[in-house]
Amino acid sequence: MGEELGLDVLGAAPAEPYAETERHIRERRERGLFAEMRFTMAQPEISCHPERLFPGARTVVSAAHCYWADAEPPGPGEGRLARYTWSDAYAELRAKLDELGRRLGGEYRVLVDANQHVDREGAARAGVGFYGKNTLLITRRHGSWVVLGTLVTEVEVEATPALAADCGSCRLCIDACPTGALDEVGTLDATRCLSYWTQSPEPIPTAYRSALGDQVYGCDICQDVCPWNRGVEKRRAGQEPPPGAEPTVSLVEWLAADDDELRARYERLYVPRNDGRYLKRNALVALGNVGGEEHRELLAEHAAGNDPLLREHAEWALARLDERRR
Ligand code: B12
Ligand code: SF4
Ligand code: SF4
Repeated sequence: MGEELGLDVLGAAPAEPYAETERHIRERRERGLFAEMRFTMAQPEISCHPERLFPGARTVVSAAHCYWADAEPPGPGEGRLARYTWSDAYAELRAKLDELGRRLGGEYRVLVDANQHVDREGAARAGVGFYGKNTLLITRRHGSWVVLGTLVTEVEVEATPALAADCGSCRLCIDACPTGALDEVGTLDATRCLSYWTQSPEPIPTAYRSALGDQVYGCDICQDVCPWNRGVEKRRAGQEPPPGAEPTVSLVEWLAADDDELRARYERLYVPRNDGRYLKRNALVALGNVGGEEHRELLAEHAAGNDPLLREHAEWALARLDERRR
């Protein structure tokens, strides 16, 4: 049924507590490794308990949707969006899981990137993939270039076996992460993760800004280096992203846009406090990293503006332009 619906990987596991994950969340929260995030970490007593989602919940069906497509790298003055954001992959997966739930019948809930369920643990239990050292869930055929979604249903579905694969002695992602966020194997330190900082309402720490390069939202470095991703990249080479997909953005255009309009345009992205200024903050950093002399005036305008957050990031970007010129 999964194939018919266009789901790339599908598996099932009994709806039972994720005891170990709950312990990991509480421990990591205590150690400050989640920074200011709430998401699944705010209420592990719910997000690690699919059996509590509704009375009679029996099976966790987990699905993966591969979003990898080919595209040109960013040109001059352009920023790079993380691949999972090129189009609304979550919405596509949500619709397919909803259809699956209807076909299975009975009561069900669909959760995709929701605060009430830890998607990767459901997927690991259902044999959709295994945990890589970059903490991503890696599928056999599509690597980690997948988003994950969950269907909790009262219908009993036969469990699928765990995926017997692992990273072996590889440690490419650990070495490639420019900020050392993966140094403790299997644990992401969000306070050092660039993806986190592009989604945080705090100023981006100056020590991490140049490492962002042209990445204006999210970070794909620890997936770009992963050997498990080479297969799908080869198979899909030359395959265009879906219509309307946006692999790159004009940084100048982001900076010129109205804050609310910019936020509304990127409904598919999680934007801190629903405030478009945070996207502009990211654009200033990227422009400092990849912009040229022709962008100096625009950066200077922001450095002289009224918004302290944007002012400070623009000042940094101007200094970065100077540094790159030397
Ligand atoms: C919060 C969050 C983030 C945070 C922090 C992630 C974190 N520390 O968990 C930030 C903003 C940094 C983030 C970044 C990204 N995210 Co995110 N995120 C989430 C979210 C909302 C919750 C994650 C969560 O509950 N974490 C709790 C911790 C406990 O989980 P965990 O890290 O998986 O922990 C397990 C491992 O540590 C493992 N483990 C323990 N010991 C060991 C030892 C070894 C050796 C190994 C290998 C594993 C291992 O066991 C733990 C579980 O018990 C989920 C969606 C959801 N509702 O689940 C998406 C989700 C995890 N993110 C996703 C994506 C795509 C990303 C990014 C790739 C986006 C990007 N390109 O920038 C990056 C990847 C960064 C990375 N290296 O993981 C996808 C992952 C898909 C996949 N294939 O795994 C998810 C599932 C969204 C979705 N529905 O598709 N994310
Ligand atoms: S997403 Fe980027 S910063 Fe975060 S762990 Fe991966 S490589 Fe490191
Ligand atoms: S890069 Fe290597 S260590 Fe990292 S997740 Fe991929 S296979 Fe595992």
